[in-house]
Amino acid sequence: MKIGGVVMRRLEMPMREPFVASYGTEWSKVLLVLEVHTQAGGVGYAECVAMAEPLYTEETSETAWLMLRDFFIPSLLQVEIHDVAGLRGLTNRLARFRGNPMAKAAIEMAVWDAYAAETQTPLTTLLGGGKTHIPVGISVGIQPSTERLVEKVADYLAQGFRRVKVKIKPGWDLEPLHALRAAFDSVPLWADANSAYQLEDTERLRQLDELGLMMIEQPLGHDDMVDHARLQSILHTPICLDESIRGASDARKAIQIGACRVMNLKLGRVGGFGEALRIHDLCYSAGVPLWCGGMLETGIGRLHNIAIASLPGFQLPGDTAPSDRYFGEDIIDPPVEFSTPGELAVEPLCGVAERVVPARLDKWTTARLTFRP
Ligand code: OSB
Ligand code: MG
Repeated sequence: MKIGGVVMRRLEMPMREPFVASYGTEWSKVLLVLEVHTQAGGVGYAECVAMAEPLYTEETSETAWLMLRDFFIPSLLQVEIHDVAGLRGLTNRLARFRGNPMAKAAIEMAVWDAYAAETQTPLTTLLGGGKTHIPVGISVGIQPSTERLVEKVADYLAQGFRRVKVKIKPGWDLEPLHALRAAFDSVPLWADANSAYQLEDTERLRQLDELGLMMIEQPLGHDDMVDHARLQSILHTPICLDESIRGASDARKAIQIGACRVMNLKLGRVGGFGEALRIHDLCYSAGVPLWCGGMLETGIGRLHNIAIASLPGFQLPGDTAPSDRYFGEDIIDPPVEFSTPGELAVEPLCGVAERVVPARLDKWTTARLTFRP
């Protein structure tokens, strides 16, 4: 496969409700969409999950635009891909550029997607995933009151979601979590702090042990592992790392020092499919369960999450919910929907282009740029 051209777009889409975490609030969705055209006529898409503001990690949609424009897209325009080894090698080609994994992931994944389309091979086959269905959890943002939280969770459970993850921060932690435990006794429950605590808060975090949480996600520094290892040696609740895992080398070190017992894998945060596969293989052989995180994606990112979550190391329900969690009208049709309540079917899609509606992409596009080899 050779690349004939790349189109990069910036989109801004309304969200059905704002999403509130310890780092701040997202009111609408800003994203980049990469479109790779192959010389033989295949089309691949991928979405860049960098957010409008550098609140979760340091990247933003604008920094990603610049990195992709000046470095990452130009460096891949001449690639020739013949097989999965070639696809996996894209990670190494991008590795000489420091950091910026979400920007790298966008072009890397669009090339994988285009290869799937050109060769008419399901993405899951290229990735080595075998599951036909995956379980779905919900990530619930910080709510104005505990009553509202309990109401929302009751509604999500009635829809079929298989587990509940609650965003927490100091002052919104023990009380709402105890209320959920009281209301929904045996529901699989966990909490995501997005780095809102410090090691000095260990006594408070220890009180979470009474709640029987499946895990606490990223309690401490976004770039820390050493303090997490210390905290994990004190907490009974498993720690799950999210922000701190930026690639396979981080995953290896986290396992080595006991910084977590579970990992959240996000394709964007780790730089794309190639690096995700490395982390998967490492965690699977080390017996560290993975689950697929979410970044409020449109259908393009959701379909890619579903493809990677079909691998055997993904052992817990992920954050990839149906499209209508955030969007009244997705840019794919049909949107991502439950196949049965609480589950998504893993479809054998040869790239996501067959589901993308170009007119809807155009509708939300605010900028575009074209590249030719
Ligand atoms: O920490 O998992 C996170 C969304 C944006 C940034 C960071 C996180 C999240 C989520 C996933 O919690 C929400 C979703 O995609 O439904
Ligand atoms: Mg998280």
